[in-house]
Amino acid sequence: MKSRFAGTLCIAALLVGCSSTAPTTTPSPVSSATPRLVPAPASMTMSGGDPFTIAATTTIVVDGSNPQAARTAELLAAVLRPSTGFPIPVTGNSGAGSIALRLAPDRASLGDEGYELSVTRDSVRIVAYRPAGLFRATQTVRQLLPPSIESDMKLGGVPWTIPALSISDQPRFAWRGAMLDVARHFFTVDEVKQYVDLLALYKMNVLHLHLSDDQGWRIEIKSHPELTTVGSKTQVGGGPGGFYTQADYADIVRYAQDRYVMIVPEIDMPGHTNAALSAFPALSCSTRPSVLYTGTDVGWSTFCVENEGSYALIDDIVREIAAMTPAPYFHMGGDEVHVLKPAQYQLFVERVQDIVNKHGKQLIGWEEILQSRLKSSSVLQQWRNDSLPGALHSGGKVIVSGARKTYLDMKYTKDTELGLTWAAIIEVRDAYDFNPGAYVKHVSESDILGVEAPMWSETVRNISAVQFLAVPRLQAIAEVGWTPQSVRNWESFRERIATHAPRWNFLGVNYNRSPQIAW
Ligand code: TNX
Repeated sequence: MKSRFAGTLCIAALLVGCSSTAPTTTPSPVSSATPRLVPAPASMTMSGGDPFTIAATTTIVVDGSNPQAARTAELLAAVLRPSTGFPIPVTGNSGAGSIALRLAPDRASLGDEGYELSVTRDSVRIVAYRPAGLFRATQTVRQLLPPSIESDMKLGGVPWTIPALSISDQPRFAWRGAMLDVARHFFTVDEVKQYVDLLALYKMNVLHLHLSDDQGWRIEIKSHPELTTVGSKTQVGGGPGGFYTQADYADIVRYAQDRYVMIVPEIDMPGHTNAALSAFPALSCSTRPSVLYTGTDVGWSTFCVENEGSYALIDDIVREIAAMTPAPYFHMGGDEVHVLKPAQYQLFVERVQDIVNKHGKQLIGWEEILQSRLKSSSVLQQWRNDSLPGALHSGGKVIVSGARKTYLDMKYTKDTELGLTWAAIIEVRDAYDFNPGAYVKHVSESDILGVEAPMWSETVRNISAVQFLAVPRLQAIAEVGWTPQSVRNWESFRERIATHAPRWNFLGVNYNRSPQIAW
């Protein structure tokens, strides 16, 4: 989405030194310096020739017989048109001065998301094995252009150049995720879409939505409307809460799909269920009354695990959510249950695993689910322990989201106004400087599906606060997940990411001016 804050335009123009609308200022020449890409590509060679310049005659060339490739071309055009004011047609006919997107079925070595990009004075050429690779490449193209390319107003006097270079790139990990807790505080469909845009710009590919917790139930379930008519009505601090209709959810899924971001739904259970239980008090085995809750304690609510009614309700919920979720996963939460005996908890997780599988999805759960007998298709999301049993669950995969490194709801410093400190204080460098392949004892690189940066929202009351806590740590995690460990370098990152601030201004994205970054 484009900036909704016209007022930031001139600030951004000043920051980047572009002349905006004042023709008297000579645009600064494009330096031949290395482009400031985040995440850093696996390999990049500057060729030193003249750059490619987007002009009134520039076209985007794509084989229209592949609708996904054509959609990616249209999305790139939609970024380039408003700021340049050029028509930038998407066409099937190649010609000079074009940006060409081409699928190469014989280039399997590029993988699902890899791509090659070569830029000369005459053309920009992108080759990928899969449409997702074409899309990732277009985000590289965006970042190679001046930040003002993100403007939703036509800007004169900006040299719309892309340096001459060649890039060959593909991700280190298949799963590069972020989680948004829409339960403790609710965020609108448009706010979630803006977060998806931010993930896509940094080549992240999963948005895990934490759709239920003690304070709120956020997704319409048609067979049990009480979940939202009762359970969605508040949030932490007592605000009005809210929920996504199934049409809203489908809208988010489609929007994310266009950007090759997979929406992974989480319904947290057996604990963190007070909102659901306020709608169905007969299924509660908590000692507290099942009334709406606006505080931040954890661990006290639970479904009655011996009550068959719990599983009937869960079956309906999983069935409806699975049917509207193209991703192969369903996340059952499973964290922090302080009021069940281990045997009760184990049994519950195994029952839910069966329900999730029955509805065609693989189970994901927070690391506590390791206490149960898990199938190898089930995925464990690490968060608290830096050591997990060697054998794991017969070949099952792990998502690394260590709270001391990746939790975006932790404060940057002790003085950060928002955020928590229970796990750590995480400055940008702390988030950047870890190797997921060597972080969790007994979990090796090949066990790891990828990394994820969760944003719990107890202290985060609006989307601007979400962005402040996320940016630029989210970008650090994006690079941790994408860039080969051997290519990553903190000094380089702190300089590259600094140049992205004007882009965030155009996009209306708040961020933290951490003193560790070379702004
Ligand atoms: C722990 S991480 C939780 C959440 C809280 C978060 C706050 C995890 C699986 N559970 O319920 O929101 O800490 O940082």
